[in-house]
Amino acid sequence: MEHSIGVIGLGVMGSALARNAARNGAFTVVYNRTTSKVDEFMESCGKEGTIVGRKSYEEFVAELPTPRAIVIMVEAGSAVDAVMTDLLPLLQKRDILIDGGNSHYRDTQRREKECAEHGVRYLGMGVSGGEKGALEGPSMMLGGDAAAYKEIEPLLQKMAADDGVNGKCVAYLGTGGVGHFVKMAHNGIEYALMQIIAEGYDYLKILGKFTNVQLAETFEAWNGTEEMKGFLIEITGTIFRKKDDSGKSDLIDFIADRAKTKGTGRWTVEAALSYGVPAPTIAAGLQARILSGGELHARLQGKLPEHLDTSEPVAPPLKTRSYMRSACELSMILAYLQGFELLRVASIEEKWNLNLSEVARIWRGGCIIRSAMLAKFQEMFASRDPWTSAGWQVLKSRFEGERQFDWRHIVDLATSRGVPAPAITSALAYYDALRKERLPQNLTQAQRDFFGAHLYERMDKKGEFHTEW
Ligand code: NBP
Repeated sequence: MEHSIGVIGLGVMGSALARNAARNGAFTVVYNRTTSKVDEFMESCGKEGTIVGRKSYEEFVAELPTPRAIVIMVEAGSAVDAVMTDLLPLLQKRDILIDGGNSHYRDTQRREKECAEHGVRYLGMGVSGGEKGALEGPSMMLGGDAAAYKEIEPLLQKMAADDGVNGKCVAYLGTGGVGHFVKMAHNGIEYALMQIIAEGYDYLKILGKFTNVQLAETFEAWNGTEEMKGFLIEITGTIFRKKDDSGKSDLIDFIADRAKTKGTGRWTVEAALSYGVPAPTIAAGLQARILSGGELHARLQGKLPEHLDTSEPVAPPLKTRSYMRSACELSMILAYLQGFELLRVASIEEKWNLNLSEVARIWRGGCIIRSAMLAKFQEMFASRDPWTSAGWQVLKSRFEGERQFDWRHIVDLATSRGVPAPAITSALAYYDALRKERLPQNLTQAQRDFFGAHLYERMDKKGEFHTEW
């Protein structure tokens, strides 16, 4: 057969990726720690292509033609190390090991070195799209051994989603952990976009008095526009129409409001802080999830003073929908911008030479943050000077006139009526800080010099100065 691949880990993602590879003509060998899962997988999916299930690493490795290409699809962290400890001694020089989970990029850099000691070539591969994407066409972000990527590229091209512009959502992005770093930033942006949407929902429901049907119609309408179209907007519309098992009630009203996190959002915020990149809207998405499941909220909910009147809708529904559309759209543009800025700065520090336009392109299909906006970011970063590019002119023009007014109006009302909107509000504050000609950090510098003799720069003279305050 033209292609062959081994997949370790038959959880949600590993099973779907293995089926995707098999459906695309690859000889596929699968392994799972709990061996009954191998039987279950072979029973239900074994006929989707040429698939072999094996229950020990020795048998698994022996089935694969060399140089072997093996994808590890297990939980990030110690599980990946555990698999590698067992597997590496069985591999040969030039075999290719691909970690397709959400590993931390520093772990990927370390594992690449460990593999190199065995002559094994290593790739860190971020995969986005969830179970359906992994099966039908994910977005795949790779970093590591360039020659190894070239060898597996033909199969990955077949497996990946279409980008909508005659390409596939898979790319080699550079050396080391860059694939996992890009996936991490993708997830950070995902946190921000999801929080922006959640705040839109909360406002429309509480202050706009929208029903679930009106909410569904709102997100469906937004998804029909050139500016807002995107996967997360689309699924939100679908969610509001879903009934629970009784068939009578809307499922959304019964889902507990405590959100979980798995690590990549926190890593994005940590990376943003360590590379010195402000990412307030991504951080707002993370913090909102943490607060929702935290002890303090559980203790204080319904117990703090309030003087709010939310009994009447703040405006007619179509007006409210239109205001909120602007607030979500502009906040989302800035969430992407924060993610891309993190990638740009990290790429310089880590010497990845990352092509941001290519990142935007492979995010246009298959992945959770795919949206029409990414076409403009792709265009923007393809330009020698992104800030004079046609893509940026289009994005920038969205902040003009009424849309910006609408956005401020939403922040005003959400704040005065007590509906928390930390992501939308942080995006507006970020925008205003970027836009403002003069920031108040002259005062910060004066204070630093006052109490710590930290020196300050002046606008009218070169050099650093200290004052006896
Ligand atoms: P699951 O938790 O569904 O499955 C993990 C699988 O890894 C299980 O079948 C488990 O076997 C197996 N495994 C093996 Br083999 N060795 C293991 C070990 N030493 N310790 C723990 N498990 C071991 O994970 P998943 O949702 O498929 O996610 C896999 C990776 O893909 C993660 O890094 C995740 O963050 C990432 N990811 C997930 C999604 C998503 O939507 N779920 C999307 C994108 C990326 P067992 O049967 O013996 O427990």
